[in-house]
Amino acid sequence: MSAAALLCAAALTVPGTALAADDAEPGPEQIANGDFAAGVAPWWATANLTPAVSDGRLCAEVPAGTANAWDVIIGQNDVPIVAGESYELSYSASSTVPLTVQTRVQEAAEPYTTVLATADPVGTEVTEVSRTFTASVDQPAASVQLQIGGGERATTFCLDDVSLRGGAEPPVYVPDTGSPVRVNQVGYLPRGPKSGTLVSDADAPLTWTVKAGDGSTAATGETVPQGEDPSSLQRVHTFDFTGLTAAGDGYTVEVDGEVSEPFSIRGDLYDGLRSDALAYFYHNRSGTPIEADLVGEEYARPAGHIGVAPNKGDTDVPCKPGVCDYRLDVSGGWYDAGDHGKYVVNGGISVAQLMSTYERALTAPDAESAELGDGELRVPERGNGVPDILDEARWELDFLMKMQVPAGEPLAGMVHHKIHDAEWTGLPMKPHLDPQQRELHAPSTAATLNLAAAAAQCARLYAPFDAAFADRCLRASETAWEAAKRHPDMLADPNDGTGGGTYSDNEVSDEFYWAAAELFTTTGEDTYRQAVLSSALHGDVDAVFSANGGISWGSTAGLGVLTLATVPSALTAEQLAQVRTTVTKGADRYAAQSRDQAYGLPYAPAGEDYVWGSNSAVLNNMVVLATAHDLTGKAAYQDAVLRGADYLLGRNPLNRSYVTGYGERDSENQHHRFWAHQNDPSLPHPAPGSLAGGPNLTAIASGDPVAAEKLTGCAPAMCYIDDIGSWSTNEITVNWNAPLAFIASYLDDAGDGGTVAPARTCEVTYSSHPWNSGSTVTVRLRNTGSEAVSPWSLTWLLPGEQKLSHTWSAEFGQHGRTVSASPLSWNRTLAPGAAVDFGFNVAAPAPAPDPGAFKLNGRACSSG
Ligand code: 9MR
Repeated sequence: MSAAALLCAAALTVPGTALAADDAEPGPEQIANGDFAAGVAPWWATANLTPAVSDGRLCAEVPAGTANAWDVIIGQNDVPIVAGESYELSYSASSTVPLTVQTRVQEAAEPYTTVLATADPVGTEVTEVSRTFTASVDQPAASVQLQIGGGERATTFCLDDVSLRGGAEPPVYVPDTGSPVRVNQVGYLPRGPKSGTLVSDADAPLTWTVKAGDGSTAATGETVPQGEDPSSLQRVHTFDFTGLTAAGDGYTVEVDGEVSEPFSIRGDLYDGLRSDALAYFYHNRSGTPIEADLVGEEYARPAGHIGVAPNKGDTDVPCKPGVCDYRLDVSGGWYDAGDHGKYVVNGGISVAQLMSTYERALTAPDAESAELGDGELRVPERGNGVPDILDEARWELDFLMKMQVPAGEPLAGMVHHKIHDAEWTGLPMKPHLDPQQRELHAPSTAATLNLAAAAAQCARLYAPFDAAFADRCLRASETAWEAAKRHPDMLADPNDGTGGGTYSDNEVSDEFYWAAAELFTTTGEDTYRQAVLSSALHGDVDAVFSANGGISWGSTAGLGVLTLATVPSALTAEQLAQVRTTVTKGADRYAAQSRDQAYGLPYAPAGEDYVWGSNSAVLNNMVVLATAHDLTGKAAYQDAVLRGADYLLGRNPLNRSYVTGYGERDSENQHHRFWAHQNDPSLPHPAPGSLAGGPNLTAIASGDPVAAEKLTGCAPAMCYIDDIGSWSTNEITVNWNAPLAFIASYLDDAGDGGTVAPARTCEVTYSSHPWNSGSTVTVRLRNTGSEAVSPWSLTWLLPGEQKLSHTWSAEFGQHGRTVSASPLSWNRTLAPGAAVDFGFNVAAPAPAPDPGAFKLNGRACSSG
């Protein structure tokens, strides 16, 4: 049957009449966001258009010289059309050069069968178009299109009030949640906890069976009924098969005839996730081409925002009118998220968490540094002698420092809050095709302190690799701190949200705390110690690690606490103990939340108020738990981290893995302008290892058009949809992937997930003998293992700025605060039970404190 034969009863009605042909009441509205009040989505356009909302209308520059009407389209998909029903399609439009719109309601893919196809002239004045038709076929996901190509001259086309009324009430969206048996779809560590959740109305326990890949029964037991889960409003049971430790793939859990998704039991489950979660950052670099040999053809793209048309570029960016009269080169850095904005408060916490992922390998007893070393990640700098994760972090750090107001300007040392497009752009859009003017927004205290904190951490971590860069970071940090002290209440404007997010934050005491903690850890200076100790946040576990969720871009004190608790610094032993207690108290709270909830996640906000990016709240609570486990070795903390991973990877009310490429039912349509496969099949899905924001209770109120259409009435932990248009539940951002990278790295280090701390095979005694202006330090390293170590190398971090002088009985290396001692020819072999003694002098306020953590050939020693 030809398309023309299917075209039914299209008739031009008198403009302004709103009723359908048979004069019946107008039916229900089938178009979402037809007045563009919620921005551009879910409207899409061909790649040669950049629609943006201007004065409440959708406008776009239509290029000249296209061949066909369908070469330029503005459209909306997934509109349900029911055979036999009558509809009225109406809209208002104008065009600076008059044109004829080919108005279509049709299938979205071949054979493009149409149920409405009309030619509608639109002039320079606003023209009202109204068409009625009766559908002859069902089209459950029709495409409403305005085809406006084929013109010889370029024109500005604007559209408003698109409405398609008629047909049946839109069906109520019911998410496909698959099997009621919910497990971690990636798997479980052999010696870790293994639990799952069953959705069932049964009052009594049910029998569960774990089937191995070959179909044999591997374990069996009884579920525990838990009543109604308040986050999902589902009636659920839990089940536990921790006793099953045999490694294998293709396991399933069966209950009551229902079968879970398959999963593995293995110690190397998280190896790939560590590098994929980190690769996210290279993919989202601005200002550099993303190379096919690193990411594959599908993900390669030209450099964005380097000043090549149609980009206006980030190399010479003006301020918004009235904000400043200079221009800055703010190229580089990472794109924030689905949009191409770059925001200092969000970039800052993300780069800090990447640096902490690396720093953990220096301080945590069981962390491996090898996989965070050089040559491990898919970044262009691999092989340069610097750990790749630091290469990646430097891409952002360089950008953050460019955002600092230059010397000589009135606000010198302050940091611009953000840089982004003047107007929101549409989807899809590759970064190098963004034609919008980029603008710097006013400096803020929060951004300034964010830079102070991240750059202070940079100073201590890059010192072994690039002393000049480390110095530059320290200067930028100190300058920012001073500027923030002079301007302590420059708050970002909560209404400054056109073309980019606001990231406004009216409480900056936490940013002051975080910056002071990082500066103190790096420099040991008293000013910063006082700023930490005198802060009302110091030791206030309820404020820092709140029951509602701890660390976020607007709540940064926890980052400072974690640094003080783990990185050797000039804190006294008593102060260190106090700060570690803050961490373990916070972790106790999150571990209890994990134990108490039927889905096992360490996140239980009051009123089930799942926030925007709730998955990152889960992850940041997991970071607190992981740190508490590093500090204490207590199994309960690691178990709660693992249950958090189970939640994110499938054991949840939607039976979904929120990480692309992991698990059978993974999110793959996150809101992103380039990874926009759902809008344009020639573009890729998000790269593996991309985390979706997750359930968001305020999604509908946020103006998210897909949430408004599909998620009305959702239970809190189910207010999520894997649709590219749902920007409030399904976006991806740097600050959500950063804690994912930290946790993936922790999980990979956890090996089999055993809760018994690995046996230490070395013991270090560190004795300081003070004199007037310094100390003599003697170190005794004893081999407490059963095998000889040859050659040996002992490494540690100095707890403050100290310079080693006059060393003896070992070869010493000092890079910033990282010290290594290795043997001389005569003490190269350390026999079982034997000890070596060596030492050095330091000129620093005496006594030289014990660093507390030492690694022999990369593995932790106990301190004697
Ligand atoms: O992650 C941010 C979330 O905490 C806020 O509630 C929300 C509204 O202000 O904005 C989120 O951040 C978005 C930013 O504004 C623009 N880039 C995408 C970010 C993630 O959705």
